[in-house]
Amino acid sequence: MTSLPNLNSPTPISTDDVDYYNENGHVRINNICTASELTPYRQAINTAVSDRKAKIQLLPIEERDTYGKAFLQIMNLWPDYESVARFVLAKRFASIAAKLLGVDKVRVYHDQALYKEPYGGLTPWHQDQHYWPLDTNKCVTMWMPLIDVTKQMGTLNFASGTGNVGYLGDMPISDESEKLLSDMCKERGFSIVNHGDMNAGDATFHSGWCLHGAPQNSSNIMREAMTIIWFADETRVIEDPDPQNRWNKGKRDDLQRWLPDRKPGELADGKLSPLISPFE
Ligand SMILES: O=C(O)CCC(=O)C(=O)O
Repeated sequence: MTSLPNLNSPTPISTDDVDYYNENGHVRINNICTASELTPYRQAINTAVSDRKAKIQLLPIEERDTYGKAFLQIMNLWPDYESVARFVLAKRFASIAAKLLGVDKVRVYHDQALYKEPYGGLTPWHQDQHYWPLDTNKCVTMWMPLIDVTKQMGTLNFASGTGNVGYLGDMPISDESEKLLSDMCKERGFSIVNHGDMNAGDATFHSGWCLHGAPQNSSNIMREAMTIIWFADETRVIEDPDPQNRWNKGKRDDLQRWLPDRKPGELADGKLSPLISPFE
C-alpha cells in the first residue's frame, strides 16, 4: 500500500483545455499518469474488480441485453478497497475536475470500473446526469484507460456542444436511448468526436449532460477503463417535487445508493461523497 505512487499534487491544465471543455462538453488530456505510476493502481483496480465480479452472477454475454453487453460495470470501489481509494480520492485527478468545473472544491459522486469485454457490444448513447439527483450543471466524469486502447476497442464518442444541454428526458441506457439520442444528434447537427487511440494514463473528461456512447469492442482484448465522477461542492440534491420534473427511477435509485443519508433539497455532502480540496 505505502509503495503506491503519490498522486496527491494538483496537475496544471491549459486554458485551451478548459475552453475546449466549456465549448464542447468533453476534452482529452494526455499523460495524466505515467505508465509506471498507473501499473500498481491498475493491479489494485483489477483485484477489486475480480473480487466484486466473483460476487455477482453474470449471464453469458449473448444472453444479456444491450446495456449488459456494453461493459462490466463495477461501481464504487473506493469505500471497500483502500488502494483504489488512493487513486479515486487523489488530488491530481480532482484538480483537473475542479479546473474544468471552475470551482475550488469538488466531491466524489462515485467511481466505476467499466470493462468492455472482448467483442463486447456498443455503449448506447446516453446522458450520465439523467441518473444523478444533483441540482447543478457542474458534474464531470474522468474516463481513463488502464491499458493502451485503440478506437476499435471502444473509446468514447461524444456529441460536441452538449455539455450544458440539460435534462432531455427519462432515457436510461438502452436501445431506445441509442435510437432517440443518435437521431437527436443528426437532427440538431451535433458533431460526433472520438478522441481516438489512447495510452494508459491519458483520459477524457465529459460533463454530466454531454451525450456520449462508445462503439463495440472489436478486439479480443478487455478494454479496461476506470472512471471517477465529481460534482461541485455545495451542490444540493434536487428538490422534491421538482418544478422541472427531473425525478425518475434512476435518480431515486442513485439517491439511495450514493446519498443514503441525504434528502431532496439538502446539501449533497453525505458520507459517500468525500470533499476534495485539491489546491490546499
Ligand atoms: O465506457 C463506456 O463504454 C461508457 C462510459 C460512460 O458512459 C461514462 O464513463 O460515463
